Amino acid sequence: MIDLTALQPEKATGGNCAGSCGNHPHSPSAVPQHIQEKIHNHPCYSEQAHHYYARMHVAVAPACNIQCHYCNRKYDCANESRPGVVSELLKPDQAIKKVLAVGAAIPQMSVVGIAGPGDPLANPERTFATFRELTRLAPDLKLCISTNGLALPQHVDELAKHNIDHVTITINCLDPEIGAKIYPWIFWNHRRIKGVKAAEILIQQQQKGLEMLVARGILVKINSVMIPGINDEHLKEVSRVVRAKGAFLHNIMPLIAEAKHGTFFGLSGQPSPTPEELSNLQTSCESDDMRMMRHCRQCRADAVGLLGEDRGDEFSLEKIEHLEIDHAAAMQRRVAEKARIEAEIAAKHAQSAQPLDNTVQLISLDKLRTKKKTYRSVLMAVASKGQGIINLHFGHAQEFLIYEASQAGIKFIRAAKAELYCTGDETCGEAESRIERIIKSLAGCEVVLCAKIGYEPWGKLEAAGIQPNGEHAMEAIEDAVKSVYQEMSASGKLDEIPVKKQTMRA
Ligand code: CLF
Ligand code: SF4
Repeated sequence: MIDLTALQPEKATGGNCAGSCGNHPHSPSAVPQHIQEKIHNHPCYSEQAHHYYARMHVAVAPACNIQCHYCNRKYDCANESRPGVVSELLKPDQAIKKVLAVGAAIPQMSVVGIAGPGDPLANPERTFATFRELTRLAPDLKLCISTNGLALPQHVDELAKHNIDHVTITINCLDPEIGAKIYPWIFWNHRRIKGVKAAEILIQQQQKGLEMLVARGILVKINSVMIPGINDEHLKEVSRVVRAKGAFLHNIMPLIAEAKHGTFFGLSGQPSPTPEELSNLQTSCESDDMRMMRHCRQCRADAVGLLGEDRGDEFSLEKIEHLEIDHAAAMQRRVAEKARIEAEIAAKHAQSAQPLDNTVQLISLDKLRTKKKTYRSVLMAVASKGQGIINLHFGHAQEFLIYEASQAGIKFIRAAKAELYCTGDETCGEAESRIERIIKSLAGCEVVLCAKIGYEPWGKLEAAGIQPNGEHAMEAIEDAVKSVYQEMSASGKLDEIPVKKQTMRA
């Protein structure tokens, strides 16, 4: 979070910067150095890293040992991007070939994960065969798995042997009665077990696995699916308990439930949470010692690239089959690219830590000191294709990063998926309806920052109360958001709330 205490009356200091994972050394909840070393280039464990580093999933794990009411592992579905879905199931040797091909083409790749389409630990031979060979051929890549936890305790020692630093466990509940509404069955000791008993076993295994991983110093992230009316309130308790047991990060994701996916929840009309409901729950679970992941893209089990982009099609088996790859040279390029990224991030931090001395800042400070007022927060949408900068044309954005600017700082809130505005199809009012849908996905935002924007969408956004802004193209996102917020407060655009009133409310 960028500290905007420079805007606080009587507390003017320089700004600093930390992501929502709180991983900046100046953050009050700064991550210890030994953990920082494990997360600084993991795009899921560090919000900052997700602007720079890519991950890929290899879909080597087809089987699952439980059934979730939100899952239907459908293959070859090119039009959707959600967990459990893959285009190509891989054998371990094919997966290794793919990792080496992607690692040679995308030098900012830092993590290889196994996240399905089933459960990696329900397919231990395939999972560990893949990890073994990758450890040998590409030791610079971090290995990562995401599991439902049922088979976790029996595999913790093997995971630790492979030097795996990161494990995600999906934990949706601690109460078997709630679990029975989410999991119709599990497969346990060669038998199918149903109902509350099944949920009880699953929960016990998840908790035991979590404790064992923490005891071995492996970082654990907990994923939870927020299912309104079933586990939404209960997730606060889940968050408290997993935090107490040493989980590092909690990723509460919205339920995806559409009838066309053929899942139980989709077909039964179970509602998904709204972005606001999700954000409120995340905020109520967040604390100094429990970090919330807000930048998850709920990616496919064969996703490739930066979070939010999917380059899987470029690396199909057919396309990589005859590639000759020099592993050692590719690894050298990745190592050099990581050093370049780290230098870039360090330079940005150094810049952000400079005291602000521009005119807008001075006017703003002066005004605040005189009137002793505070200003409301503002949501801003940003178009970016990575590197933490505003480098994307409005019309080319398929998602917007939503930031909240307030006097307390700049906070990443979520990534909002959006329809592509520039598709080349300008017939039958298509562009007209597309911009309306984009505006809907930016609900609550007052500003959209992008590298460029056309005249038509500019007018529509402005009419909808969202101010387009192309003045900060190629600037660091957090600096630009901060600067726009300062301009808005200095120009009197933000409601001013007397300090006295605020204190009374608190
Ligand atoms: Fe993959 Fe998961 Fe490892 Fe990341 S994803 S196994 S921790 S490398 Fe990341 Fe994708 Fe969200 Fe998962 S954005 S769905 S949290
Ligand atoms: Fe699907 Fe994962 Fe649940 Fe298995 S654990 S049913 S793969 S969502």
